[in-house]
Amino acid sequence: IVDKTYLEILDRILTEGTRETNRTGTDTVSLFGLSYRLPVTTEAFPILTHKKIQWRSLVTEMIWYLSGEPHIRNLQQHTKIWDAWSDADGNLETAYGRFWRYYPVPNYTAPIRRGDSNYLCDGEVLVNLDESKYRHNLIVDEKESIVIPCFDQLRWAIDELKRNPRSRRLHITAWYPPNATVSRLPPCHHSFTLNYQGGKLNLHLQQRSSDHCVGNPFNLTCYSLLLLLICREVNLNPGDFYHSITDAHIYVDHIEPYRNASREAYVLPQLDLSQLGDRSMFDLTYDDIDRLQLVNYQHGAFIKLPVAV
Ligand code: DHF
Ligand code: TMP
Repeated sequence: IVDKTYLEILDRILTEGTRETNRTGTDTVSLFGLSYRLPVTTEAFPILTHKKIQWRSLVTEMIWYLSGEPHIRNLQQHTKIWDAWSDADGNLETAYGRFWRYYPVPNYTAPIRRGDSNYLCDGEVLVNLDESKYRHNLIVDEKESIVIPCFDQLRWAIDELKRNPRSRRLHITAWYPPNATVSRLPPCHHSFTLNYQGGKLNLHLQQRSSDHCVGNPFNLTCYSLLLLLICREVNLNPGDFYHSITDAHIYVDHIEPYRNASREAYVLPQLDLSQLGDRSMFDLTYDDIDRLQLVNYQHGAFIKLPVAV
C-alpha cells in the first residue's frame, strides 16, 4: 500500500503538475495541494520497498529531532544528509527538534538567573504561563549565566495525551516566524497534530514543500516511526499517518532515473523496538541508532538521485 500510494502520487504529479522554476536552479514539476494517508503498525511498517531507503540515516535524523539540538555536529558523525544546509560551524537556524523541544516563550521578558526562586535546576525552571505552571526546558548561556525559558512542545503533548487523550489541541510546530529572515532552509514539514479517535492515535503532518523522490520517502517513514514511539510512550494503539502537502514536486533530473527504475513492491517489514527496553523516547541518544531495527526489510535497488541544494 505504501509503494502503491507513493507511485500513484508520483504519476499524478507528473501528469497533472506544471513545470516551475525555483531558487535551486533545477526546475520541478509541481502540484498544489496533495494529501494521502497510510496505516501505521509495527507489523507492517510504512517504508518504501520498490527502492532502498537508508534506514540508518533516517533513524539518526529522528534521534536528532528528539534531541532538540540546534546544530548538526553530532548528527553529521552518523549521516551526511543535512551537511549541505548548515553553516561552517554546523549550526542550523531552523533545526526541527530545536523548536519541538525548545520553543522560546514570547511573553517572558525578564531572564531568569541561577539562584532565582523559579530556577529549579539546570534545564528546569517554573514559568508562569497564563494561570498554569509548566516545566520548561532552558537554553543556558553559560557565560552570562542567563537562561531563556523555552516550551517543550513535545513533552507537553505527550503529558497531555496521558491525561486527556481526546484533546484536539495536540499540535507541535517547528515553524518560528522570525527565522524567515535568517534561515537557509525554513522547515519543510513544519507542523504536526496528534489526534486520538476510534481507539487509535493518528498523526497529521503538514508540509509546505515536498521533494517527492528524495525528501518525502524519509518524511513519511520518519513520522510513522515518531507515531510508533509516541504510542509506545503513552500506551495507545497507532492509527494513520496523514500527510498534507502544499507544493508537492518532482525535480526534473529525477524523472529519468525513475523512468528506468523497478516498481516492484515487497511485503512491508516489521519495526522492532524491543532493544529499547522500557526506556523513554526522550532518553534516546545516537548510541541507540542500531537499537531501532527493521526486520525483514526486502527492497529493490537504491536509486541514486541528485539533491537540489
Ligand atoms: N533539499 C531538497 N531539495 N530536497 C530534499 O529532500 C531535502 N531534504 C533535506 C534537506 N534539504 C533538501 C533533509 N532530508 C537526503 C534525504 C533526506 C534529507 C536530505 C538528504 C538524501 O541525501 N538521501 C539520499 C541518500 C541518503 C543517505 O546517503 O543516507 C537518498 O537517496 O535517499
Ligand atoms: P524550499 O525551501 O525552496 O521549499 O526547498 C526545500 C526543498 O527541500 C524542497 O524541494 C522540499 C525539500 N524537502 C523535503 O521534501 N523534505 C524535507 O524534509 C526537507 C528538509 C526538505
